[in-house]
Amino acid sequence: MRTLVIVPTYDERESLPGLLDRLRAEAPQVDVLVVDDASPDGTGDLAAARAADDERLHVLHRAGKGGLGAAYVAGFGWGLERGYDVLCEMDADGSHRPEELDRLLGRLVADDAPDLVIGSRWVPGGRVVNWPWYRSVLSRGGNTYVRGALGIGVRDATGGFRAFRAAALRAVDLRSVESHGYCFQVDMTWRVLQGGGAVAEVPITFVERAAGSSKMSRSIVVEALTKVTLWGVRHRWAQLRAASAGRGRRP
Ligand SMILES: Nc1nc2c(ncn2[C@@H]2O[C@H](COP(=O)(O)OP(=O)(O)O)[C@@H](O)[C@H]2O)c(=O)[nH]1
Ligand SMILES: [Mg+2]
Repeated sequence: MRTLVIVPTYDERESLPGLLDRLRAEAPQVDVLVVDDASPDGTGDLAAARAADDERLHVLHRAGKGGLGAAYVAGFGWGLERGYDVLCEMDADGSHRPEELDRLLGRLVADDAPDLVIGSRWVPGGRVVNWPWYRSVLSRGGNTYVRGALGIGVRDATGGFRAFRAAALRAVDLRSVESHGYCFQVDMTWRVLQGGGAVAEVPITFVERAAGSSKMSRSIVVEALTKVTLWGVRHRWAQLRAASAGRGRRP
């Protein structure tokens, strides 16, 4: 299976080289696409310089900071055009460990053939290292809310260490995906499930970044809460209408 690991970057000069070294050592069979949004710290140039010596490393340069979701949508398009069978998401800051990529890929080819495998912090065996308590509370609380609002069983729908089958991505209208931060991860999970796809989770150890700074912001959290609530209400409404239409047909 031809596999592409997509790594979005914005000001990750300190973290990216180490991540690329680990990826090469742990997963030499995969191709890597760095999607850089014109990082002011020169991450895009650094990636391009490395790509010049590594035919399995590619760089997509975008004009400016457009958010994590838009960067992945561009990366997915790049990979689908080139015929990859599996497309993975991985942060540049070392939080998603290249040493665990094989676990995700192994699950993707298991007998029940899921369409999407999520590296999960919140299933048995999953862990988070070096997070302040409030980030754990936010992530656990957010995921509990997502499960309730959408009526799904996924434990870590906001997690961003993932492997998609190309067919699952092709089934999604990527041009219509407008979500940015965590909301993007929930959005993609929801679209795969709504399309009848199967989502599996495998435990991971998520390690908070050692260098650089987080791009998470209040607006990213608000976007996720607002949109998830809207999708949930819309879904329940559609279910109610379907149920009452069904009752109406009965003799
Ligand atoms: N290309 C691109 N990458 C981004 C953008 N925002 C965040 N990222 C990358 O997305 C990944 C996760 O971001 P991070 O700040 O670590 O989020 P956190 O782990 O939730 O704190 C990192 O590799 C970032 O460099 C963006 O607007 N464009
Ligand atoms: Mg991070």
